[in-house]
Amino acid sequence: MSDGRLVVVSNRIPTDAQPSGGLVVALHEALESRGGVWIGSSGEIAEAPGPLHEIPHDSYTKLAYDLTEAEHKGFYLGHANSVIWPLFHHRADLIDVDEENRWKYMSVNARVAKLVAEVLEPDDVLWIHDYHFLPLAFELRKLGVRNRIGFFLHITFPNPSDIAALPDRKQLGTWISSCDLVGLQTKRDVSACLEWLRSDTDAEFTLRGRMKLDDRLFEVRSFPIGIDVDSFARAAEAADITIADLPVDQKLVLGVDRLDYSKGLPNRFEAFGKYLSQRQPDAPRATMLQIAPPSREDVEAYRDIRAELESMAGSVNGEHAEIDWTPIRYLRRPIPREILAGLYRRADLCLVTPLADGMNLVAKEFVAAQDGNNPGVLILSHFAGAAEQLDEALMVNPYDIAGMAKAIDQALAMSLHERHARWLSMMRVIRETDISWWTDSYLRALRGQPELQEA
Ligand code: ADQ
Repeated sequence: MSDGRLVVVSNRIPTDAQPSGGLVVALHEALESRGGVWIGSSGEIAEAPGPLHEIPHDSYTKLAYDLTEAEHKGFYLGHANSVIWPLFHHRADLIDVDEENRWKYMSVNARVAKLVAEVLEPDDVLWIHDYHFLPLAFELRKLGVRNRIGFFLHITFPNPSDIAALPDRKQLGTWISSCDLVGLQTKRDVSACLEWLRSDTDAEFTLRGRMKLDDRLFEVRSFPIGIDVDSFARAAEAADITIADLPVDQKLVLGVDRLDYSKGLPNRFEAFGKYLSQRQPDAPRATMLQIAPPSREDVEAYRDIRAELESMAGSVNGEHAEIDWTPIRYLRRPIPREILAGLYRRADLCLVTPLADGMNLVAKEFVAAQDGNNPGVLILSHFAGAAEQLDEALMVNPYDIAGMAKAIDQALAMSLHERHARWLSMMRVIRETDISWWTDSYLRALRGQPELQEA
């Protein structure tokens, strides 16, 4: 077992003392309790590639690098978000392959590897995060780094047919096998990864479930990411729920997402419109509040969704609105966490209906925020990683619009007894696999990997 420092690498390092947002909060807490080093991009653009600079912080060390304009364009907007993200979300139709961007992706990984190697001490354990850094462990091994290296992929692992469209397909196996532990969100992701390794690379199974490729041993396991359940529940209880500003007899249907084509928002709007067309005249009015701040607006595939949603909301409202009722309200602003927690608690129903999603923390936050005496209902897509754990949600296929409309109707009419039983079961799961469980079990598994590789 190695007792060295924990060194974390992720795409962005939070510059504020108390960060918010799923992954960032998780890593912040892991480092707060253990100490260590966090390396990531500052979000600033520099004239030329430079060294790491320290961002003052009390309980652990934050080291940031600045990307140049060309690196930001080629590495982040280009290869990571215009090739890897769409492919890993089964959208080969949206990829924009560009040799120069791909080269920048590799060169930023090589540059960050050098910066990380300078910081590493022999006993340190390195934990790399997400699709921006698929080749980072490989670049570090090229530099002679022998430390324990873990990688966690926050998004879905693609199917072999998606990987076939990846320009880096031949290298992917070598990148993965440069790590000691590859963490994925779900068992489904692990099966997809193992199936691909078996069918498309020379990887072999060895004893104790480990794989061997290019003379390196590594393990692929699922670690479903969790949330800080108690802090979310407390925030929801303390929140001022008058913020929703709806008549008390009106049902609140909530959607909270980054504006992204993987989140299935047009399908959701269409299903809500269908529900409204079919609802009984005496059913209570339901307002859908969709909060979806734009993200990655400089990537072409993201530009059209915003206009598409606005037009869909306009047409549903045009058909169903009354003087004192707007059925779809669409907010593009990010909402502070305390307000979000209160909205979750006020909502009768939360729609989490992605077409593909590594986990989806909104599903877990919604469950944590409920009032146990009168909990709301979660409608969850089969395609969210969270569906593997939250099987007491009302499960839907987001491509089946009629099925989703029916589920909305069922949810809004569900008895308190059934809502309560479903909520209790989901609450038990998110408590058992909360954020501390995630970091502890991942790091225990990483530190427990055998010290020496065979080669
Ligand atoms: P994301 O795709 O960003 O994350 P998600 O898991 O839903 O998706 O996390 C979003 C976080 O941002 C949540 O904590 C949520 O509360 C917050 N958020 C979303 N919309 C917001 C809004 N309008 N205002 C304020 N906050 C908002 C990636 C993967 C996921 C995986 C996570 C973590 O794509 O599948 O669950 O990483 O591993």
